[in-house]
Amino acid sequence: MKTLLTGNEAVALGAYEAGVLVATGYPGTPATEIIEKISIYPDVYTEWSVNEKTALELASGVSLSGRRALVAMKHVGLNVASDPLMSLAYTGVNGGLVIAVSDDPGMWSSQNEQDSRLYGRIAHIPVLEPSDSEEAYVFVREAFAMSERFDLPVLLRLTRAISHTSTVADVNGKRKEYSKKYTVNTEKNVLLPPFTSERRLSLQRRMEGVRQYIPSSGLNRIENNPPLPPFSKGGKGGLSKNIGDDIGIITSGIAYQYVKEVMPEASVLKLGIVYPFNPQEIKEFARSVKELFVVEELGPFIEDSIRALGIKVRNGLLPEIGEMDQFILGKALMGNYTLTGEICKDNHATLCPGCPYLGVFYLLSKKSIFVGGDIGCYTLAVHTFPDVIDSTLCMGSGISQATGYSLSSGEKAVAVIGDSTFFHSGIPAVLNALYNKANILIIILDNHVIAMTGGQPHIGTGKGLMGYKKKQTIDDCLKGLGVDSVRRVDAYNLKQINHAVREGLSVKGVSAVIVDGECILKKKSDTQFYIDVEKCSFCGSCLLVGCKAIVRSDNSYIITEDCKGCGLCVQLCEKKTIKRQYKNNLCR
Ligand SMILES: Cc1ncc(C[n+]2csc(CCOP(=O)(O)OP(=O)(O)O)c2C)c(N)n1
Repeated sequence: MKTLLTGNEAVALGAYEAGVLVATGYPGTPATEIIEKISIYPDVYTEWSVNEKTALELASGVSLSGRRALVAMKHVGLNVASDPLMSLAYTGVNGGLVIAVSDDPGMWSSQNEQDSRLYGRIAHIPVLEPSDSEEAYVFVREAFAMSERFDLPVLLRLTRAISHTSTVADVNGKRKEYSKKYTVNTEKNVLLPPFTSERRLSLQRRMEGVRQYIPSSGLNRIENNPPLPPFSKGGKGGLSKNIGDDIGIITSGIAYQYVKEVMPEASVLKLGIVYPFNPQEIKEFARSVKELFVVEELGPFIEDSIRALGIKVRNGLLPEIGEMDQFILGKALMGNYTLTGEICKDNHATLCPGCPYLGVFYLLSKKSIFVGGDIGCYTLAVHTFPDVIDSTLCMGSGISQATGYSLSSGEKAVAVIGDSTFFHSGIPAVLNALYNKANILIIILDNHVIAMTGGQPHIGTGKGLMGYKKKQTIDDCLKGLGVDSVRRVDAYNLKQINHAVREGLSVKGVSAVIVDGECILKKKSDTQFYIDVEKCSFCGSCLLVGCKAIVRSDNSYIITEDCKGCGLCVQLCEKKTIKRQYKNNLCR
């Protein structure tokens, strides 16, 4: 049956049909929908894990038991999961274990740009890369088969364009249950010297097995085309000179689609397995063409590997930064080198009107103190209050950066961190701060959801993908860890926050303030506010809270329809000219 699927939906369906028993992951664009979509299929246990490392470790336990498991995450999530990943190649698997990772070339919604194919090389695991949804659907099933056949975890590498683009896939929708027996195997599964030496050698043999398998796998294919007609234009270094000769292109993933669009008549070796390489296959293709190009997104991963085989490759002239598209490829082939592909330059998303983070950032903006930031919706505060957050690195880093700053400067420092990030990787940083006697105030922004990635639940919400779960409160966690000074305040009560922050800052050691306010996108409100322009002095105080619902209009201000009725602005209005009205009784 032919159907339209995004790459992420195709991975979910393919994994379901492959008999996956357990699917785990942690949200992160562009990978989030893989787990969300698989959770709707029956017979699959699906969970948002606390972080990517636990997601992979749990899945490896499922694999040990003889069942198939899928893990999904964004590229930076793979860094968090990289510790178990490296060693899982040594132990290998019992039931198939597939890790679907989606990269974000161009950093449309990420703090950095990474090429997850490189993990194949350092972890010694096969990497499969689909070029459309149909392949994503087929490759995930192939990945499970390869995982079991070669006793290795397999990485399924997607990129934003593949994950989020809908293309036609021919699917059958039938699930095949899968189960193997578990037998104790200490020498395989307990990575302790001297067992590790044999596992290292075995890893080499297993990867060699994959290398030999590649030509018969059907995942790589050659599309041989007649010589190209002469190209009319072209600059220095481009294809112009020899364009009539037979040109061969090695490519993979989304880059393959651009090659077909820009150079439909070139001979192509399309790699579905992008790591490892079969030298024979590459050499034969290279021999069959006069000139060899590699077209790939991000760094020269394939190109370098081919050069290392002693094969001559024409300088691809492709940017190593950013997302590729057909225009960039077309220009590069004409000899017009651009340093970067498409990179995100104009995403200035700010905090929503009525966001529970506005109040605390407004108050912090009045203080001159180091604030270690973290990753979540609250990072968007930099567009509203430009100098408040001093750093943002990766999930869980803000507390440790504040610790480092305070240790070296002798000053009290602040860390802001979201509720999910606190559970994801903030807890060890709190312990480290306590252990090493840091002098910091940790502000936890508890909006009861993982907002940045679309509103997923987490352990602090007591909900999961499959219903109710055990709930953990941040307050209990902090107290249990040993933070003595913990206060929970209302995110919409400026006085309360101010008082708690002041007290928290006066504590010598580690203190915490939990700013409690449900994500405004989840909240229903029956009130809005308006400015009584007859009485307003237009002092501008209400604007200071940074709410996008208050806008300047000529010489006055108005509160727009976007008002969520949070009442933060009311607390700043000295003349008391901001008035409440009920939504079914709006009089503007
Ligand atoms: C290691 C890693 N995994 C996932 C992500 C994607 N991501 C960015 S922000 C965020 C959510 C943070 O949630 P929370 O701390 O609750 O803050 P909120 O967005 O709700 O403000 C996630 C999952 C990431 N950047 N890094």
